[in-house]
Amino acid sequence: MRTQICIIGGGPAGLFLSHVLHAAGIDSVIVERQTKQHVLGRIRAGVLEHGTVELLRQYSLSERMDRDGMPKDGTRIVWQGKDDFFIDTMRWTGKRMMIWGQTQITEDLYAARERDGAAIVFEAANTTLHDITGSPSVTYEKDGIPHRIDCDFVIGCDGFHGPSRMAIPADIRREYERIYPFGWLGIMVERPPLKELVYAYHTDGFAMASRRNPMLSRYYVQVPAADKVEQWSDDRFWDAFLRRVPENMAQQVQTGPSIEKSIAPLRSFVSEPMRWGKLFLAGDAAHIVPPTGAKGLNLAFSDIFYLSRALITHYDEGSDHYLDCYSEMALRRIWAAENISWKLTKLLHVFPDEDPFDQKIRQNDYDLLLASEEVQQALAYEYIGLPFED
Ligand code: FAS
Ligand code: PHB
Repeated sequence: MRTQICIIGGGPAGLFLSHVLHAAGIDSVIVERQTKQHVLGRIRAGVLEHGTVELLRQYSLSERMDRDGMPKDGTRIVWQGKDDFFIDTMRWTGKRMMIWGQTQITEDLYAARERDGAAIVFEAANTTLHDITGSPSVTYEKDGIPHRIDCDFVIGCDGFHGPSRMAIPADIRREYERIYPFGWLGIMVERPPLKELVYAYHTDGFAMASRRNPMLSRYYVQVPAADKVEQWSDDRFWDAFLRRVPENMAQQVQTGPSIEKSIAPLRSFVSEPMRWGKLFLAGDAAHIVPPTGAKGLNLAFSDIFYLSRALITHYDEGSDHYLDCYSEMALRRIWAAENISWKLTKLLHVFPDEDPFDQKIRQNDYDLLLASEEVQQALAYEYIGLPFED
């Protein structure tokens, strides 16, 4: 088979790229290792930056989001049982976040791709990249039968564990990593959520309240990295969560049985460069952020904004300007997201090896936030997501 763009990975990054390219008349084939149901079964991100919301509207993927999503002026921080700070993105940037789940976005993307008759190969095994600095191709097996796709470019949207990043020679790849000594235990509950998105710092550890819709809530607590889900009954979860938020907020929480429970490890990771020959990386294939800043999914969309513009300019205008600066341009926004995600993770989590000096610094970071409008404005500017570069 021959196509213009072979996309490895049918997650939000790969699907959105295929969608944008289709709108520009550019052919692509998506090769996905799992089934569609498996991809849709993942419970991941839930908060969108202003820039991502605008992209979904621009590409007609916003009907359900604008009907069922929840715009947010910002996020509340509660500190050691006291409720006293709001990251007010609306006040400081004039922009809102949107609470709208990755699952719903991926459903809408699959529906749009199917409407357009997109070529998506599911359950592809042994996906391998070939000759990515010459005449690129991708091979895979489907039902035991080998297949090959010849293409102009290969796009690695295959997440952290996919083969694409590894196709870049080790002596070229520069990897930057921070692994955190804790994870997020998350549950989904069929109960009305709290009115606000809440991040809680407590000496017991971080906690968070979010939502998916008026009858579906999402809650998280910080747990040691070695913990297993089996160690956390619902009762133990609720006991830990309610202790970490202020009394008045705990009374508003409508607890209930979890319908989903999972632990997400926390990691900061960036792999540079994001291009090698005719191979381009996008999304989690090139970078991971701890979810504290709600940046993971938003960075995937930001990469696709830059990469789709570059590919469209290549085919429409014969110019490789944006292709040649894709990696460096995308990485500028990625490092900004890594930075704010790391800062919020440091501010709001308890580190097992922290000492009294660290604790004093954390408290001072927070006091500065309360005291200084300049610091509040800077945090809101980073949290809402940096503007896209022209
Ligand atoms: P994805 O991982 O979503 O998609 C990659 C696709 O490639 C997958 O479908 C995979 O099956 C496929 N693939 C892999 N190897 C392949 C191969 N060899 N051949 C073919 N296909 C292959 N972000 C937030 O902002 N907030 C959150 O709360 C949050 N929670 C998260 C929880 C977890 C457990 C994880 C892992 C991530 C979370 N994220 C969160 C980040 C998340 O939203 C990612 O940023 C987002 O899924 C990135 O999308 P993609 O780059 O498309 O990668
Ligand atoms: C979520 O809704 O799952 C969510 C929201 C914000 C975050 C992380 C997760 O920072």
